[in-house]
Amino acid sequence: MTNNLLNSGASSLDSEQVDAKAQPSSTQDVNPSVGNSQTTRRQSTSGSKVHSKVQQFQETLERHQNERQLIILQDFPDPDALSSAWAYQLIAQEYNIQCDIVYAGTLSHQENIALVKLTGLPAKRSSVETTKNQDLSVYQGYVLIDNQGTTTQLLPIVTKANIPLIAIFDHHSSQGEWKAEFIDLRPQARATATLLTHYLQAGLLQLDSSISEHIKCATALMHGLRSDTNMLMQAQEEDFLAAGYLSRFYDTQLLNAILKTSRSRRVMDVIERSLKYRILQDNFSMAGVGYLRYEDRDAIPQAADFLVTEENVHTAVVYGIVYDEDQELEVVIGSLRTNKLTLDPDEFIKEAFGQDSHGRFFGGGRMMAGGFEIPTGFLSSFNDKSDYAKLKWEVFDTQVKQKLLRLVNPQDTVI
Ligand SMILES: [Mn+2]
Repeated sequence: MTNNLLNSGASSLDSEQVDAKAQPSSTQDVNPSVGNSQTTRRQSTSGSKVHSKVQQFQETLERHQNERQLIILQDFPDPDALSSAWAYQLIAQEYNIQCDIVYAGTLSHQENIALVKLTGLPAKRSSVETTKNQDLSVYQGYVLIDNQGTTTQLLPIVTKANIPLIAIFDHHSSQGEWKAEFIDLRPQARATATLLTHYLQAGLLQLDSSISEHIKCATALMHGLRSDTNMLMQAQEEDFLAAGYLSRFYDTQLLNAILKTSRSRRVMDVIERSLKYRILQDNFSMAGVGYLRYEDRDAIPQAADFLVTEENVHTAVVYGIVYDEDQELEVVIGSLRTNKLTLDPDEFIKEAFGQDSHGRFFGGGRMMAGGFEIPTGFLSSFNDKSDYAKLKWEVFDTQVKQKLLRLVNPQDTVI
């Protein structure tokens, strides 16, 4: 495997070494694909915008040389977040900044576990409890990557410890006013991996095909980029440009190994349950799968991915009750997948489930996918009595179906 790692990257590099060596001082180095004069002009405009970002980022790193930073990911980090954090860590290393990559939840998807294991990706779980009891004064700053602090339980802890926010890199639209030294929010990009790849390409870290860690990081970024863009089908120009650059370094066999990870038996069980209990209505497929272990929560989106492939189904919603023993928190978790272009998952979920008493929505979405989390509140806490558990599930199952069906088929009087 090691040999292949080195070879596959090296073979594609030769003719492009000039670009790869470019310094961030030129506007072209972020966009190596300069063609006729028309495209050159257009690209140099966007290039100079990115160029100033490159310089700003570089200056931020210079200001913090020899420090230690905490990179905080969402509680359930995806390949985009994990790979982007790794790229940041490697770039920061060039400035003698030592970074620890953490997330408070779990890596629940087999593909994520495979990514971390096969590439040796240096991210660690740090639960709320662990982080609280840790000496955070060793960190001079923290960085948010692929999130803006709203999807991590660690934010209040670092804020309370008075650790300054150094940088944010995200492709989701702005979720508030941020006081960070450096902010790179690009909602037009489809993946944070695209953002970090641009800084690599601009020369902040020279990827080298003879360094196995670089090949693995490029492979992870390629995986992150692909998985956030539905295998590049929703990729925008800058995502393709980033993928083009990564194609010089990434290891196709390693990526294949990550993607081929098989589903666990428990995930298969959840998919089976979703098939068995699904109801179909106006091309919607919806399935309640009952209780799930916390570490299996990612089976829900996988089941939704599966249900939406059925003939004549354009949208699938799968949900279940998940109990987190660490947090003593019980929530109804659901995922929506759709192929229907006119259905906006964000709107659909917000309208279906509404807001909690603090005005926060129970969920939302992006293109073709969405999710929701509804705390079971007073009804929560684990109960050994199976009658009670059964009753509780029936209540939530009925309520979720009722809310969904009201939107799917407004004429129907449900129940
Ligand atoms: Mn992302």
